Amino acid sequence: MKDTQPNTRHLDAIIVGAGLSGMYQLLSLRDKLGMNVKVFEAAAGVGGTWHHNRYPGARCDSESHSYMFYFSKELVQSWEWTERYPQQPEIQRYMDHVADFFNLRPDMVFNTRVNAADYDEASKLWRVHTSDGQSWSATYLITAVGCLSSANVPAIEGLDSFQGQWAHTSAWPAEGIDFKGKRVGVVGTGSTGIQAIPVIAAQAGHLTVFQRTANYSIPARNAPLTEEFKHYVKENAEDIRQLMNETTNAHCFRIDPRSALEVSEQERNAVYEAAWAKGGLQFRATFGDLLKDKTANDTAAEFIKTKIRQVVKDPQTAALLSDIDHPFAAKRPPIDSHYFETFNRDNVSLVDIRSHPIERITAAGIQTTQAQYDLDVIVFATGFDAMTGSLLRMNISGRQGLPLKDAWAAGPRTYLGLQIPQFPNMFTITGPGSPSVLCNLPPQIEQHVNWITACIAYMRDNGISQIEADEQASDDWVQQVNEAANATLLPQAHHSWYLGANVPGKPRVFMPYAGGFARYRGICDEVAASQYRGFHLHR
Ligand code: NA7
Repeated sequence: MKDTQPNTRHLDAIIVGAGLSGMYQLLSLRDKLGMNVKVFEAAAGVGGTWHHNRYPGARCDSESHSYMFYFSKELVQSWEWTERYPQQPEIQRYMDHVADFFNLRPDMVFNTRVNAADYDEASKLWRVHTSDGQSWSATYLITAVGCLSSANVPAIEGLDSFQGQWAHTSAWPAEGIDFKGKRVGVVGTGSTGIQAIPVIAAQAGHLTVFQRTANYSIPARNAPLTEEFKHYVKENAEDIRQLMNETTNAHCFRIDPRSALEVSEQERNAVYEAAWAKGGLQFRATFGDLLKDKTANDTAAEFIKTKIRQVVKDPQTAALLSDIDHPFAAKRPPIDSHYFETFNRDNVSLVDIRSHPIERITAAGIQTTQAQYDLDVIVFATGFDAMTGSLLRMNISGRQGLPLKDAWAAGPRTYLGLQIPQFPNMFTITGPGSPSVLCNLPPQIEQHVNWITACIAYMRDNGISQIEADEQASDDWVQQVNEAANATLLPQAHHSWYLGANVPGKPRVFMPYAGGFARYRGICDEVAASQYRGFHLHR
């Protein structure tokens, strides 16, 4: 239906966010379906979360040849990564390359935030209000806001009074931060802190790391890619794509089906040693039951803790770093370049804020319940209001003005992670309820965008104007998401951001679908083949 309201411009679809998902969704709707589409992006350019995560050491944990699109042979042939794990500037170049390769920028509006989106039941249109004061209407609203885009800056008393400089890693100043000779504090030892700490330590006068929860980390073993490997990727693109589509985590490696407990201790340790030497996330693929059986997991956990104690020379620091309270990989397992080794430097010290929490930030630095630490710079590597934060901040309202934050008061409720009941014609790419952060994201983005595009094409071809997730189908899906998580050790990391536990007041619900990417693809395909079972379709 066309809009008749004055001063409102009509589009077929509005996409929010110009990261990988927003770009591929724009390309698909515009070039495959010939739709009139715009992407709104708050940042000045494409890239999504990578546009802002410019902290020192920012790097992808997925191997470069898995962190790219495979839907276009021409695109694959036009690009070469230089390292096993690309750094942020190279990822940004790839994003810019994708935008230019498909001439996407003319349909993107940068420096423009979506302030509100309301569903108008009478016209069956989404009304979208942007930060430049414009109003738009659109048949479809597609959120492509990423899973990790909303910074979690802890509300620590006194931050305003700090006389030095501070930054959150995901909103890094464009001009960078000069750490040379300075007293620097890093709060947070998740994937981000673990990447940034070695790089900051090499520049700072002194670095103090404030650790609340000790973390596992596997060496990344980053290295430049050989010409031979670059050639392999181009020649075997289809096989690589297929492998990622068939695996649980959408990475380029298979999980060994054996149990860690069915082999001898000697053989198990040899497997772990080889994986440690090889480096990367595939350490968790060494045995099939590492995330299912606590006794199996303990063997991997103990192996890593022993490594930490071997690497870190000071016994007290080694004890703090290896005193890990959750199963291996129950929180997102970081990979690193010389993280534990960094604690052997003379200019690095570790502070245990589990035993002695941060009390306040003062003009001079950080005060814990035990001591005051004078600092020139504080870096918050404290993560994200993951998965739901960016969606909830957008002020989306569905039928009868139902705010999304009310619909999700008890946690995210979706059907297949693709739609929310009461929010017709709105799709969420890699939203909660989909495998999302448990997987390597580009293959999943391709799958979601292809599914949404095929759904919209089906609607167009069959004269359907509205699609909406059924309430019961959504409740059943939430139950399946819970069951999938409960079949693993993932919920045992009580303070993980998968559960929303890192943000005070956020409902504790396991958000991503843990049943695996391959199984999830199958479910989505089957729903589409059944003419969208679990959705209401209206002409
Ligand atoms: P994470 O994994 O959420 O890590 C955040 C870290 O910050 C973690 O060590 C937290 O400790 C710590 N944290 C968070 N809030 C506080 C407060 N208030 N005080 C002290 N310490 C705090 O975020 P990352 O950015 O490292 O990684 C996110 C994802 O980005 C990653 O998984 C990759 O997929 C890419 P806690 O464990 O909560 O005790």
